[in-house]
Amino acid sequence: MNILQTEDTICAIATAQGGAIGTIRVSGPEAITLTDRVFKPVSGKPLAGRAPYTLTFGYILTPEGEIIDEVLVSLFRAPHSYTGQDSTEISCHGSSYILQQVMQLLIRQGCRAAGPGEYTQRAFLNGKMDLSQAEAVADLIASTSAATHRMAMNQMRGGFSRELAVLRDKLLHLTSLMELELDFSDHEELEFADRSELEDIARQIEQVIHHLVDTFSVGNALKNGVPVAIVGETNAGKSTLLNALLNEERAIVSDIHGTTRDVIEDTMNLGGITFRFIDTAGIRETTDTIESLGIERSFQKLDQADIVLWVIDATCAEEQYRQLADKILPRCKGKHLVIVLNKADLLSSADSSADKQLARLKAALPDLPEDACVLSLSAKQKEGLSQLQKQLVDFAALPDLSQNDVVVSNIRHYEALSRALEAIHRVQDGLTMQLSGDLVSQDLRECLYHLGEIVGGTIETDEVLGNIFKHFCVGK
Ligand SMILES: Nc1nc2c(ncn2[C@@H]2O[C@H](COP(=O)(O)OP(=O)(O)O)[C@@H](O)[C@H]2O)c(=O)[nH]1
Ligand SMILES: [Mg+2]
Repeated sequence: MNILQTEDTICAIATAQGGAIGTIRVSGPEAITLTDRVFKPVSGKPLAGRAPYTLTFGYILTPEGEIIDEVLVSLFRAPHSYTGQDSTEISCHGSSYILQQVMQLLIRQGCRAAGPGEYTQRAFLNGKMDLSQAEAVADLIASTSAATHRMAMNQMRGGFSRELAVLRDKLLHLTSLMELELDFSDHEELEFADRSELEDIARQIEQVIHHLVDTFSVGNALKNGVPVAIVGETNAGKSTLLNALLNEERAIVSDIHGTTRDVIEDTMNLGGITFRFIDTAGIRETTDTIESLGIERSFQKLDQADIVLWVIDATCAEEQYRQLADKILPRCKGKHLVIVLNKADLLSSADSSADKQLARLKAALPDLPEDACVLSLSAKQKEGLSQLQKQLVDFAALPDLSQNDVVVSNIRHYEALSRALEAIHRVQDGLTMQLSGDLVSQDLRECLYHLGEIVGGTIETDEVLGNIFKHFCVGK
């Protein structure tokens, strides 16, 4: 299917199964004509002769004249509809048999069954909304909490788009000042224009983009759960801890070293906050290719996490985790770190006292960050878990969002913003280093390009759009 095709007429069931009412949406140049062919209004007056924004009561009939259902049809005319095209919505009784029959009748008349997100895609292509707003529609449908609802609603209503538009204006202003400078520099008698004003504007732009990039950690935590990476040596009990936290046998536990080779993740709600627990392959020297790929991914997941649970087998010699500390601790900067001394059940009661364990750990790891939290527990016996859970909730305290806060929660937007940030940093460097105007302008254009990617409209290919809309539900 050509993703950019909007000239045919599509139909889809837009409601979830099992409700009292089921709605079929029809959109496209022939939406009204094709609906009229399966619909017999009680009044006798076809939809084609009716005003938009009206409801018409009637029957859906087979060509043989059998009544499939009594329905209400709403009518929208281009461009004043969700998709910007002529559209109808047929509200039937919510039987999936009825809905399938109506769909088949429409398809027999020449409609095409819509793909995921095709209505929203048409709305985007017809200029009803920009790409970030279209993506917010999917987020809104998927929203499960006040926070995710607010983020999606704000984005859908254009809060983010407006912020980007202001940035774009500033960037264009800066570009025009740069061009002015270029024009002047042709005249040899003129000095280089004073660049302090340019630097000032670039700094303002940098601050806004920087702020937006920073909001992603909150946005992502709210949407996908606060990422908690469980890392450590093989056999320390990481998978056992994951299972204990999730309260289900999610990951395979075994005393064979290197059992977990891939990343396993799942979410769990604690104290009203969704956490995304990520069990990783144990970190050790290995010659096994697949295992070392797994270990590489462990480090990736550690880097992406907000909270790191470093699981240590408390019965092991210090020597073992001292080596690991060099690999783990430098990567935990700016993150919350919990050191889990696991297998407390195997320690003698003398050894297992919290003070003693802490002293032992501090002696082994002198460069342990001050704010790291150390907990002793038994993942296998599920002892000491509640303390860990409480600590997680404390670490994860998320801000309350207001309706007007722009929070980036979409990874595509985050990546585009990060590239825009790199570009504006190059602009700033170029200005301070007195680089020539055309070099700086190039980075300015790149910054604009990446911001433009977020709202879309000029640059996206079928592939980009296909990727975005395939995650939508059919009928939206
Ligand atoms: N006694 C005891 N054994 C544990 C504990 N946690 C894990 N184990 C055992 O240690 C072995 C390795 O556990 P696993 O969760 O697969 O470790 P991973 O390699 O870090 O994922 C298994 O035999 C577990 O049953 C614990 O708290 N106490
Ligand atoms: Mg494991």
